[in-house]
Amino acid sequence: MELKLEKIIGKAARTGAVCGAVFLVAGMASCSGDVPGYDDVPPGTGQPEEPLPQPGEATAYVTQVLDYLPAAGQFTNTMPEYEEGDTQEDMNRKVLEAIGNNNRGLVSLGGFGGYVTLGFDHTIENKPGLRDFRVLGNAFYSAANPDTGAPEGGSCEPGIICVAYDRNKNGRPDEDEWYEIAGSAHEAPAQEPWYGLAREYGNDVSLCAGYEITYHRPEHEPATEEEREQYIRWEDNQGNAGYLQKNAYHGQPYFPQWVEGDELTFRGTRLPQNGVDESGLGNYYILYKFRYGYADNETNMGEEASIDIDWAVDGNGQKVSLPSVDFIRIYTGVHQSNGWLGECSTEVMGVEDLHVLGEEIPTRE
Ligand SMILES: [Ca+2]
Ligand SMILES: [Ca+2]
Ligand SMILES: [Ca+2]
Repeated sequence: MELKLEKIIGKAARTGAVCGAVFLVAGMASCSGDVPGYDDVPPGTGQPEEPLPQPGEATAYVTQVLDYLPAAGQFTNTMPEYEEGDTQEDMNRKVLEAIGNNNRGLVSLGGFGGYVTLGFDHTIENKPGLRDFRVLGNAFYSAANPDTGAPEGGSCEPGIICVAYDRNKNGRPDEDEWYEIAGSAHEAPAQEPWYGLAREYGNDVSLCAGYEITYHRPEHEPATEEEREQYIRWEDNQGNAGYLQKNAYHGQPYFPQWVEGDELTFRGTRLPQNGVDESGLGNYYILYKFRYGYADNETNMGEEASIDIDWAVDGNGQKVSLPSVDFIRIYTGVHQSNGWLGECSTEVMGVEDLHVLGEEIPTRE
């Protein structure tokens, strides 16, 4: 069994196990409306290498924040609040105060690529046939979609979940220890129930692996309407460019203020755009729910807020067999601005180990 794990992880390391943000190995970006399934590789059955903590010894909740780097966004610098002089360590601490230890505050990851990296006081076991952890966010469904026959949606702002198994036991997530959880759109974007209506609306509904976007620090805060509309410039590696606007509701700077340098680049898998103005007048946006496998995409009570570690894949989209995970990273997976509502940004309220909580939630069939 150990041999098998070695083999799978070794392969991922050679090809560049990737997981969003700063750890993606540069490669060909590929965007497609559909990608091959992963069903041809049977899920593994790796076993833990060492005894896991006994129930009662471990807490189910986040106990460490290793890194927090939101992209530009309307909640950046406010969730959590940046105060003059704050360092990266200060911001990490504020994130832990907000969402660690079951505090259930909320942090925002900003636009596409913004991320947070979380740790625990134990390793989260991958139990066969069961989901293993739950990611809490602030997703909700709209009760008043003018399109009454529409699929479930409301405020679903999916974040892509990455997991790291601390294979070399150095207490850190090394670059070759990260794997992405393949959610529903990773497997088959065209099967999202809202795919057709989002495409008709004009959204980019492709899944883009190896997506990269750079945000530029504005020279100053906007003073005129034109400056508000051309607030934060961005360009991506697909030949697109544009601006994040500054809206009337959030007056603070949108570029993370504790970061040095004039630009921020994020890399990862970009999900199909799921936001649709159902009013046709720019006043009623529905952000549709992906079927499974993402953060801030399902209500916290819903089954699909919970994740099975067996859904992890390597940089080639091949399933990997992990006995447990020690670190979890979440990054905003959609790049889309939705009118007055602003850009799609994943929010995180916490992560819970379902096994420590004693909850048994079956994996998907
Ligand atoms: Ca499992
Ligand atoms: Ca490690
Ligand atoms: Ca949200």
